[in-house]
Amino acid sequence: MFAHVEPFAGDPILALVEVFNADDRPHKVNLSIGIYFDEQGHIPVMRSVQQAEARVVAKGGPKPYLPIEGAANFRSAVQRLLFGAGHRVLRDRRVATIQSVGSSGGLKVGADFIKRWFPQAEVWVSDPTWDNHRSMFEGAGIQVNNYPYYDADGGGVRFADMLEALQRIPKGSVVLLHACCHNPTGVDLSRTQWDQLIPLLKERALLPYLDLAYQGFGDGIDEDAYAVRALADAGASFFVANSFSKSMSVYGERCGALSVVCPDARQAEHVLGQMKFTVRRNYSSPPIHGGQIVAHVLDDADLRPMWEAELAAMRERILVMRKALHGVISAKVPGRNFDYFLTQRGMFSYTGLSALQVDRLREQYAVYLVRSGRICVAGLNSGNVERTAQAMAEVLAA
Ligand code: KET
Repeated sequence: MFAHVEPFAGDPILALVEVFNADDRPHKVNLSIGIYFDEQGHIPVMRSVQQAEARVVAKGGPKPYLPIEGAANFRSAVQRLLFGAGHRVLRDRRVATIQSVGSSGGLKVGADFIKRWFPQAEVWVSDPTWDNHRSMFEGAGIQVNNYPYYDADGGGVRFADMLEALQRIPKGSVVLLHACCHNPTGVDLSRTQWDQLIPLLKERALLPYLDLAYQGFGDGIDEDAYAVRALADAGASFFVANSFSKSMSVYGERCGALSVVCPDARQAEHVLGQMKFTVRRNYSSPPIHGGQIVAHVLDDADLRPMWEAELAAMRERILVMRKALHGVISAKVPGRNFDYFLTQRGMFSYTGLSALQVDRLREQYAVYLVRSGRICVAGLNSGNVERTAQAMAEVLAA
């Protein structure tokens, strides 16, 4: 029956985690997946999240199906987090938000919606981008193309080339943009660049689709929502998928959302209805537990500031690790500029290491990173940063 079914080649990120787990070298270092590890190398259980969960469990009660679109308290808390409480788009009821199964679930529901209602539209993603973006949109039957983004020579953004490319793509195309902490490069658009990009998107009737998976890991919770709010302020219609996996360290609870900002309340109602239709046909409704924890953290007067402080400490620890890595590797490989480790933002840095060098790091030094040369800086700690930098230096020098 299944003789024709081909083997799965494995996911470039998740397959690596399996290999890492099977590695019995005690000094192994996991810089592959985008997960925040603490100074002890553990996935933190945030105090704010733990307390919220304890309260949710203590409250008890039945576990009914949630509505197709998710829990009302979760959805409105997400909207306030993204746009800021009282933003005009919220007062005007122009935002359609669903609670999704991770932000991945939201991204895919949005892709299915686009295929149904903009059947001719193609998607343009940054070169490079998170591998799964391409898979998800192609999985929805949409043609995926690249726009220039990362400048491998200068380590910044090829902004003029990016604008030029977006000038030429068909009107009505979907443009996928990382709202902050670009994955995999760690190179973000500046505010000035967003302010130049947004009028172009509007003028050319392009449909922006923001991915906000690392809110709070760049410059701050509100700061990292700059692109979301600037697009909303400009009166644009757009998608934004956001995640709590990283910002609340609740990866396996699969908490995220998809919001669509629409021109008016009536369109928002219709868009919400069609997103519900998509969800119902796929997984019917989202899970209840994680979303209630997230909503509680966001809404509670004590837990909210506790969460913000915990997230700030995570963000700052990553910066400390960036400095440590930069310091050690600059000393070990003189004459080469590693300032990009300092300027890149969020969990990731693009090292410029080739796939062969990445293989050597894994095989000889038990240092794991994605073959594109991306490292998850949040996998470093004061116990492994020196050795990791030494290994990278040796591989670079070979
Ligand atoms: N968007 C981006 C940009 C992203 O990096 C991830 C996860 C997601 C969405 C999905 O997150 P969710 O948990 O579905 O809300 N990225 C890391 C893990 C993975 O590949 O799934 C990573 O890049 O390592």
